[in-house]
Amino acid sequence: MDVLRVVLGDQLSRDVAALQGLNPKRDAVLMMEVRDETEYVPHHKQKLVLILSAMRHFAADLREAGIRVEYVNLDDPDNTESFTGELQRTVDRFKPCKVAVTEPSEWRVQQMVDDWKTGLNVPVEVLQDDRFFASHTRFREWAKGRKTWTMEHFYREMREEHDILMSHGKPEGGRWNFDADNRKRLPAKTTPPNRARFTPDEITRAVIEMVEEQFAQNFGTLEAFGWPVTRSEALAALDDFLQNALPHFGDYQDAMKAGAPFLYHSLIAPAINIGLLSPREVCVAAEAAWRGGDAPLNAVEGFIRQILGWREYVRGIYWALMPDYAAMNALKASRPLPEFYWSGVTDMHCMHQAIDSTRHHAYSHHIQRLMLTGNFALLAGVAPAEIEQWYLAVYADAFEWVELPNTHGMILYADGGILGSKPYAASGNYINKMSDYCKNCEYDVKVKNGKDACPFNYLYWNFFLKNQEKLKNNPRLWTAFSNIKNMSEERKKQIENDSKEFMNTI
Ligand code: FAD
Ligand code: DLZ
Ligand code: SF4
Repeated sequence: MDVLRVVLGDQLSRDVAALQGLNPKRDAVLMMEVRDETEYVPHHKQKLVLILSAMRHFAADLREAGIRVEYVNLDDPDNTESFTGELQRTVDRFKPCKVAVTEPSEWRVQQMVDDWKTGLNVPVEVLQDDRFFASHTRFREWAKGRKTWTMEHFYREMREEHDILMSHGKPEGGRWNFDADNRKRLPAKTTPPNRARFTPDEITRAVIEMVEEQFAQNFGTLEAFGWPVTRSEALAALDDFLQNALPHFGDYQDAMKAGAPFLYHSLIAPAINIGLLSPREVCVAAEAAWRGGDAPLNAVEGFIRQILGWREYVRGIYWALMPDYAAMNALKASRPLPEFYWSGVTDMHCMHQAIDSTRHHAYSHHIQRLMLTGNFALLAGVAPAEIEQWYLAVYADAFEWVELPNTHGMILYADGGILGSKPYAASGNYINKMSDYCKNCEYDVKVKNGKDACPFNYLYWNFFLKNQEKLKNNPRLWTAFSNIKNMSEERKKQIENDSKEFMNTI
């Protein structure tokens, strides 16, 4: 054997670096299902099914194309349970001249790959993952010498560099950002479109059976599993989004509605993150929809910014600052994660909706993650590691390189402001403005204190009172702190007592 080409579970792209230049007559591909990966967090059952089924489909496609695949099943009696063990076993058996692997997406796995370079008796070539717009080096170059790492600045450079939504060196429509036209509340009578979901085939059904049996205690249900597990299903999911949801993506990007888990979101993060779709083709397709008159610019720019901007930017932050980034805890938050994040049992209707969708679909949309489960964790002072483990476990799209900066930086402000210039704290008023949740809640969003009051109302002020010393000089929080200045001692006491009492009940 010439080259043993390793493909990890989130590298399922036919043109991934480790597969480039493959010689079917002399090379082989190694894919490994291992317990180290299936158990490093208690993954949602749907996430396990998605990844294992997509891996098995990918291996089958490679074989069909005449490529030799060494595939290790989770139940293989000789499985050593780790990437390193399985690679060593394969190298010992086939004695390849070289091992080629695409750089892993997560720091944890990168440590293993670094050890391979010295620990295996064979040369190991680690190749850059060119599926992203910005390499690690490109992000570091951009970040070098800047006082603040502002996403919007990075995004504009990416737009220019990759010629996306540009016209003669200027942004299409004369503006870089159309957010001012976005973020509407969903009108009560508007029904979001039905979305493409994919019926499990024989391979997926076998994985479902295995997961139900071997991961019975894991979070989540499998009845509604409908994620794309092949390249052709992923393309169909993208097509469904472009036709049915993209035109309203911008308008209702921040909206929330009871019983509507998907709204106008793309649902493609799981497919992009495991390699079934490329971020580039997705941006190109969205731009083409605008150029063809099928979607307005505010929607298309808003969507492209999430992928070309946010997705690349959080990856850059992760790789520039790991492993120290994960250990930061600027607000010294220390509370354990409330049990209802796993059970969904809570009288807060908004939180129940977000957790219920998470349980049944391994999905909740961005604004639910940010302004509900994230906002609550921030206000309640949940320890970063506790809530990060939850986010990493429960979403079909969860990988640490994207989850960690969003949780640690965007919602918790645990990085002290590297990623966001202020914490995304919000009271019940915001949730009521953007959703229809409050009308069916046990709590009253209009009441500020006491047992009937919406908990987000007093927890919001309690958060600023508790973190006053750390946050009061932030110019973006001027309004909050000038309110606190004028607050009576009695009201402050009330806020503290209500918060304490509420937190004691959960
Ligand atoms: P859409 O709303 O349709 O957005 C389009 C695409 O843009 C997404 O598919 C995704 O690829 C990208 N995107 C959007 N927002 C972000 C963002 N903030 N960071 C990076 N990419 C973004 N996304 C993940 O892919 N994996 C995660 O583990 C993850 N964890 C998150 C944790 C928290 C606390 C928060 C606030 C956000 C997290 N996100 C994560 C970002 C975002 O919520 C998801 O990408 C999105 O909800 C996925 O659904 P969608 O495909 O329908 O996205
Ligand atoms: C998330 C995941 C799971 C649950 N299982 C596997 C697996 O058995 N084999 C595999 O190759 N990949 C798996 N993955 C995805 C890996 O965790 C992912 O490839 C790494 O996080 C990359 O850094
Ligand atoms: Fe959520 Fe408060 Fe509204 Fe209830 S009243 S749904 S807890 S924001």
